[in-house]
Amino acid sequence: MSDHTTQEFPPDPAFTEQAVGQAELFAQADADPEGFWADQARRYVTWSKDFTEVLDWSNAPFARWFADGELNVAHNCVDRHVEAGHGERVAIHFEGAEGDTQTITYAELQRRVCQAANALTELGVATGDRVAIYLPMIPEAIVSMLACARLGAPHSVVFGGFSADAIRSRVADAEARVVITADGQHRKGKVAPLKAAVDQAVSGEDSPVEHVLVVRRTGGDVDWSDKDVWWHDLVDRQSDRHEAQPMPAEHPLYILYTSGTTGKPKGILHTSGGYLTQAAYTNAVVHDVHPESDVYWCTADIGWVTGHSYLVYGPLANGATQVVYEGTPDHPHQGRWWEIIQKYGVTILYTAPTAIRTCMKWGAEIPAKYDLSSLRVLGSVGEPINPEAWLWYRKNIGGDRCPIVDTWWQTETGAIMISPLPGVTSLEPGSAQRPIPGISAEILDDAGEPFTEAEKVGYLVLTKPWPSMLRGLWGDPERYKDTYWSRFGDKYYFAGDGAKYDDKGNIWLLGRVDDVMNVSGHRLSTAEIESALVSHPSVAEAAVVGAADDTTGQAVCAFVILREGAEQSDSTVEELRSHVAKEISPIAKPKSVMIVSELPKTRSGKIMRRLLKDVAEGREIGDATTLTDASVMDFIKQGMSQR
Ligand code: 6R9
Repeated sequence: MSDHTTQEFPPDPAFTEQAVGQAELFAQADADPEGFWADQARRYVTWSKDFTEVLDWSNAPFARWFADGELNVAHNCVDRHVEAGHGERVAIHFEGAEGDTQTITYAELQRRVCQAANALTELGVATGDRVAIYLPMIPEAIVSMLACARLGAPHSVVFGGFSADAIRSRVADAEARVVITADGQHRKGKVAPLKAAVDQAVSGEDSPVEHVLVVRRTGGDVDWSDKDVWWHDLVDRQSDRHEAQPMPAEHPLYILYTSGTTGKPKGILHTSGGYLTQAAYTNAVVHDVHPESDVYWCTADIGWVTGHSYLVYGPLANGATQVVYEGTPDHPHQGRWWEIIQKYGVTILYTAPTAIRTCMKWGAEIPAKYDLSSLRVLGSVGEPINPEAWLWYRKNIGGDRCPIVDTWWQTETGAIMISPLPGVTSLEPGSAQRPIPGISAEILDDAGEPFTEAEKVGYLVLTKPWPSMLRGLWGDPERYKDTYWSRFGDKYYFAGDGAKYDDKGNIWLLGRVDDVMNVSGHRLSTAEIESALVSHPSVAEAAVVGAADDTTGQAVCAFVILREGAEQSDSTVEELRSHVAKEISPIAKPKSVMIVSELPKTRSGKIMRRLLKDVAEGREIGDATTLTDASVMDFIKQGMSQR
C-alpha cells in the first residue's frame, strides 16, 4: 500500500484533557467487564427500579441484561432532561428540505411526545403492540418513535424509499396494528408520494393494520379510507401530559428489518435497558458529546440503525442538541451540508464514507467556501472508509485538526463496537482500530482458530455478549442461532465481515465475507482493491466484484466513478489496472474496469455488489427493491452491452 496509509495521528493533548472517553475505561472494562457495564448503565440511564443482576447468559445465545431493572426509554430521552432543568435546551434544530425550519426544545419535545402517546393510546395501541413508521426525516418521525417507546409499543421503522411490497411484508411479519406515515415527501425540489405505498400495503382482508396515522407534510392529494386519520386532527387535540410507565429492562423497544444475503429480511429485535445504555455510552465516549456545549449532527436516515442509535436514542438520552436535516446533500446546491454546519455551528459530524467520496468527487472547493471551524469531531460509519477518503475528510472538512472516529458496528450489534476513542487512540486512516472498552473481538481463520498475525485475512467474531446486542430475530429463534452463532460454534458471534490485523494490532475491516473473491486461489478483498482504486487521483468511487471466470475461477471486475475533470478514456482504464497491480499485486489487477456515473446503493450508502455481479456475469438483475435509485442499474447495463 502507498505510504500515506502508515501515517498516524496521535490525539491532541488539549482534546484528551476534555474528552469524555478516557484511557482508564479500557483497564476498568478488562478488570471487571460486568461491573464496567453496570457502571455505564447507572451513569447513562436513569432507572425507575435499579437492577441487581447485570448479565444473565444462562440461556445463551439469548442474553438478558439488567433484567430485573425497570426504566422508561422515552422518559430517559426527554422528561428527565426537563426535570433536571434543561427544558429550554434545544433538542432538535430541524432543517427542512425546502428551507423551512423548527427549533424544538426538550420541553417542547416532551409535549409533542406526550400528545403522540395519548393519540396512539386512543387508537388502541397498548404495551406490546407493534407500530410501523414510514415517514420522511421530519420531527414527527422522532416523536413517533419516542411515543412508541413511552408506551412500550415496539416500533418498526421502514425506510421511506422502500416499496409497498417491502412495507407489506414487514408489517405482516411484525403484525403491526398501526402505521404512521405522511401524505408525501420532499425530494430535491419535487414532491414524491408516500401514503400511496402504505395504501397498497395495508389493503386487503388479511392486513393486521387497523389505523393509518397520516402527517400532512406536502399537502398533495391522497386517497382516503376508513383506516386513515390525520395527525393534526388526532394528535393536536390531545393533552400534552402523559405519565410514562416503567418497563422491564428486557421489554422490546424495536424491530428493525435488515436484508439478509438470501431469503426474507431479518427482523432484528432490540430491547430497552441494555440498548439504551450502550447507545448513550458510545455516543458519549466515541463522539465525545458534551450535551451542554456541542451541536451534534448525524446525517443518517431514521430508516437505518444509525438513525435509531445515533439520531434518536443515543444523543437524546445524553440530552444533546442536534441538527436533523430532511433533504439531500446536493439540493438546492452541492454545498448544502457545509452551509448547515456553518449555520448551526455544528461541532460533531457523523456520516458515511459514501457521502464523503461523493463530496470528494464534487471537489474540495465546495466545502472551502464555508466556515467549518466549529467542527471538532468527525465520524464515519457504514463501510470501510478508504485511507484516501479519510485523509480528504480530515483535511477538507476537519481542517487538519479534528479526530476522525471510524466506527464499526451493525444493526445486530445495536451500537458502536470497534472504533478509536478520539482522546485516547492514535488514529490510523482506514482502520476502525480496536474494540471499545467493554467489547471483545477476535479474528479467526478457516478452522475457527483465533490468530494475531498481521496481514492474514480472517473472519471477525465477537467473543463476549454486550448490552445492546440483538435479542434475536423477530419470531425466528432458530434462524438467529444459525445465522450468528453456528459458523464457529456457539461461543463466537459471527459478524459476517472479513478482517485482518496490521503490524500494530489494528483491525481492518475488509467487507462482507460474501464479497471476498478467489482469484487463481488467492483470496482478495473487495474493500482493498476498491481502496487502491480510490487512491488514484482520477477516481472518486469504486466498486469491485468477482465474476465467474473459466481460467481464474473468479476475475476482478471494477466499476469506477471518476473525479470531476478526470479523462474518460482507454488510457485511464489501463492506468487504473496497472495502479491496482502496483498497489496490491498483479493478481489483483482488474480484468475489466468500467467507468460509470453512479453506483447502485442502499439508502445507508452500501454498494449492492450483488447487482453488479449480475451485470458482470451477464445475468438478469436480481431483487433491486432496496436501491435508492433503481434507474442506476439500467445505465450500467447499457454501458456494459456497448462494450
Ligand atoms: C451501522 C451499520 C453492517 C455492516 C457491517 C460491515 C459494514 C459498518 C463499518 C463497516 C467497515 C465500518 N460496516 N460500519 N465496515 N468499517 N466502520 O452500518 O449497520 O446497516 O447493519 O451494516 O456494515 O460490513 O457488517 P448495518
